[in-house]
Amino acid sequence: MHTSVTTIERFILDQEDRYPEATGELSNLLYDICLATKIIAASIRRAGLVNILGASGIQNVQGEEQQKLDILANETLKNCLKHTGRVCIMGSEEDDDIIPVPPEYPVGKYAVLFDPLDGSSNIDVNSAVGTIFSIYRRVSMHGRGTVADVLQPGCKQVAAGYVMYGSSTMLVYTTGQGAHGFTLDPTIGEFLLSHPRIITPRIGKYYSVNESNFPRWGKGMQAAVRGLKGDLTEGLNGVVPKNSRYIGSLVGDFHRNLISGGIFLYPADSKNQRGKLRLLYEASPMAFIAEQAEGSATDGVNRILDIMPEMLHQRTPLVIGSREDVGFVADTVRQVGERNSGAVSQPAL
Ligand code: AHM
Ligand code: MG
Repeated sequence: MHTSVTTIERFILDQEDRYPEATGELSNLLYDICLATKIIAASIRRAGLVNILGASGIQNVQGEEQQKLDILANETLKNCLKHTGRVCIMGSEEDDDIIPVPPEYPVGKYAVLFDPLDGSSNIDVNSAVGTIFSIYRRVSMHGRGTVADVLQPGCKQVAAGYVMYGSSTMLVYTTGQGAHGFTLDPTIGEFLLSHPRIITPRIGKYYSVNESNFPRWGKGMQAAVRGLKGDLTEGLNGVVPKNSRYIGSLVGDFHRNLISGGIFLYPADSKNQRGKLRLLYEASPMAFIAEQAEGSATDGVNRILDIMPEMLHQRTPLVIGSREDVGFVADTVRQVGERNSGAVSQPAL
């Protein structure tokens, strides 16, 4: 048993010390989220035993069936945050509207967005699922917080992270000073620093995409994915040909590629013209982490962190991971788009 370890608490405090003006509110908010995810992790571990697996029959705002653990994760996060006086407003992938802080509790200066249990269709088959979170400083001056506090571009995030409930539970987060990974030691209930300052390889080994959608992608995206496999019949500049890996759980797919190098794509297609994934709960926080790890993230062409959200549940195409690979996709989409129809200003369909 190691006796010298860095807990997430100590790490967050060390980072806070670099900002003399910091009040500690953000640090405390990050612990609140850690606590929520430890509770969620414990529930996921017990899920098979206490027979709470399976669909609850309720549909969420996206028209998808919620799993019981989705509800539990959502409630856990809200309950761990609403009374702290650190949050002015919340938004969750599982709630139709913004979530106000109840009137009996004080409000603080942060707006928090979360996807409580991403990839929840994987629960019943015991595959990786995750929680994704994103924190903004409020823009409204006072009161309970408004929709404007959550409709901010990703470049304004002050922190973002995810927790992967896999073979072990891992938390990766950034406050804009690099991306750092922690592994939950279940024997002591603490996240311990295991992956300081993650740097993702410039060129990846893997491409991760649901290729069953291939026939519905635009020509540019089809050419790009063929290129990632090493097929350059379009006459493109090459990338190192890649192996394929796809779980269908953004957190799991993203995490593997972050560590090993790779590119994850969820393009727009003729059925989902704006893509499937949500800008505020999924794309923006992952993009912040990717950039902090020296990777990048686009909607196929444009930088994710520059997109100004118009709606809470806005969707976006997402291409994220190793910088050169993401660049290759953008170049290919542009070239093929220009060849076919002139300039490309739209995200890559
Ligand atoms: P969810 O938020 O409803 O769980 O959906 C998001 C998930 C992502 O984790 C994953 O990348 C994607 O949906 C997989 O979609 P598909 O099954 O179409 O490949
Ligand atoms: Mg999700």
